[in-house]
Amino acid sequence: MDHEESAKVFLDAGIRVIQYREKVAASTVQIEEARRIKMLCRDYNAIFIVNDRVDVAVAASADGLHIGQSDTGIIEARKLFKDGIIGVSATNVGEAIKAERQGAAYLGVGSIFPTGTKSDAVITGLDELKRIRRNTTIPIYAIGGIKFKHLKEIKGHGADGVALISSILSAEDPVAEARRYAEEWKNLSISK
Ligand code: TZP
Ligand code: MG
Repeated sequence: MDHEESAKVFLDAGIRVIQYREKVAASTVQIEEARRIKMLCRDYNAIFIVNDRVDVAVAASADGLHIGQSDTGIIEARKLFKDGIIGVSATNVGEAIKAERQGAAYLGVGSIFPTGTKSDAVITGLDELKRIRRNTTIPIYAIGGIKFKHLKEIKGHGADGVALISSILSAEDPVAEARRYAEEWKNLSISK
């Protein structure tokens, strides 16, 4: 499945935020792909976010840019990506507090569990997720190694949502699987 097909799986399942994450393709390819997925997201009324690359986000008129700790910093990124959402990855509470102070709109927190998707993933764990929740106010999206059975405890530790790749795309029916996750997340009632 290519990126556009993967995006369509999630969109067809009703997911309303899509992140384009491509580490190796040439910039020209990334820009073309990002533009196509942006148009697709527009058709579905979904938010389109580009990972890492402020230049690709600008070229594709993305709604958002997601930056990690070693990408262009939020202050520099904002000079180029003037109006959109900027989200930041945090693996610990210090990074999370700094990102919020610098104006991040949301946090991607993880990797919560070990994952085969990101080779250099640092494990954050659930206790740190809770510490981050207690020390920040912006929305938190938990990411990394998350499976269906983890949704309850992740919501219980304060996440506002989850970001998923492999657990959905490896399913036999990925659209149904994404729907199952979204439904479960919505139905979980958590007393914080
Ligand atoms: N950042 C931390 S873990 C991760 C990223 C991008 C990958 C998550 O993928 P998966 O397949 O849902 O574990
Ligand atoms: Mg990154």
